[in-house]
Amino acid sequence: MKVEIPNSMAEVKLFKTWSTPFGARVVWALKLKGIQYEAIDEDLSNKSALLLQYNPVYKKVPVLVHDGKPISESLVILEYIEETWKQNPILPEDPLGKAKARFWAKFNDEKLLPSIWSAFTKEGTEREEAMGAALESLKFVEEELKGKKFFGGEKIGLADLVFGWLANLTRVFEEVAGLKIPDERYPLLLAWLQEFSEHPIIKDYWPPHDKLVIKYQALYEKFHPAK
Ligand SMILES: N[C@@H](CCC(=O)N[C@@H](CS)C(=O)NCC(=O)O)C(=O)O
Repeated sequence: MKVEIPNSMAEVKLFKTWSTPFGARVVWALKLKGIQYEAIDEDLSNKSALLLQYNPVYKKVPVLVHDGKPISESLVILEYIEETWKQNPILPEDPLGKAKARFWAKFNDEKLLPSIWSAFTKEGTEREEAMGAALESLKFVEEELKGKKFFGGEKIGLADLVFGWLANLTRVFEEVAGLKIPDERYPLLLAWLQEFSEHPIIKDYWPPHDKLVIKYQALYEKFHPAK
């Protein structure tokens, strides 16, 4: 059944949850560009009819709705935002710079994030192997950050927004699951984490640490039930 979309809906709406790292990157991009939007926080255990209508393929958040038209998948949304609102660009002008930012965004979503998530959800050897793979991946990140404040250079760009979840969640994963990224082996990553999380726009939207710990503790217990 098609849900009627009221005319009074604001021009830009963002379906997300309070904790989703994929949603946070979109919020940060909108804020960096000064775009007013209405946030709709979904309950993923009881998804709204609108969310299912807007993202019937994946049924996931985030979904950006611009003038009633939905756009899904956070990396696609970031590109849409960049092309629609040109101010404060999050991608450089040159094709190589653009390609690099997209490469790192893809690397994060397809390689780094799945390894860390796997380490969080698995046990024993599988956990060790996944964390080993994550730490290997982070060596490439460390290398990429050489001589730079942000992935994008002097200012926050698309790749920084995509890696932003690291700044948000590494301490949570350490606290909940004992997954430690050894600071001494990744000094540039550590400096980036601090620089990124202290940026006023980023600080302005930052899921509370204590609330994240409670959420991920519950998830951890679900993946690792007491035997
Ligand atoms: N590739 C997607 C991932 C989005 C995603 O995994 N969202 C999660 C919340 S963090 C979700 O909506 N999960 C609901 C579900 O899987 O049913 C993106 O980049 O937007």
